[in-house]
Amino acid sequence: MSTQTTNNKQQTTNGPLVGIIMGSESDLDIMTGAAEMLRQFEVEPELTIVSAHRTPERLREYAQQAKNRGIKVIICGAGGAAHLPGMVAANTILPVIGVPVKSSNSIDGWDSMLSILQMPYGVPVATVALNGAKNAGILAAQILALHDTSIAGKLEAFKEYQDDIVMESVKNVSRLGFRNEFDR
Ligand code: AIR
Repeated sequence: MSTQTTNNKQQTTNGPLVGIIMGSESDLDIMTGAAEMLRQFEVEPELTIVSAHRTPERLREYAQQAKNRGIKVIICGAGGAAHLPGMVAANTILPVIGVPVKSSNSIDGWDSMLSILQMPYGVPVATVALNGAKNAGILAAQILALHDTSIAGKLEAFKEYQDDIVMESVKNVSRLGFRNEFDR
């Protein structure tokens, strides 16, 4: 086992490797998707509320302390004028994944999408789809898997499972009598 893998194992027992934060409790229904995905890969994240506008000091402290607390990736979800991912990214060198949330105050999700997506040069945020918290969880696991063979193995199995599901659909559709020369 490599030193890096050993370190990751130690940090799993000592503290979370992924932080999931969101602007409001009203984002929780969407953002739990990230936690659920990470748990599938046996990564137990921490999850809490941090609002860029309502708790700016908390945001700064969270972002600045995350690396020293052993966190490797931060997933940030917010809706409306969604400044949380960008401001967290401004305060840490950890990779930040932004989840635009279609909130009750949103203009169809476009406001949060563009607030998170259109980051200026020098401060990247990896933005997933609107309400795409599950993909944020998978992406966070993929980042951890660079140095953790156990998570990598679970991601491989997940990819194979997705393949199996689609191939089941291929069979279902062919039973309906549509022509398919490709799979002949
Ligand atoms: N929000 C909270 N603080 C800053 C922002 N952008 C977002 C939350 C939520 C939306 O505002 O992330 O998606 C509405 O929050 P609430 O608390 O009014 O339901």
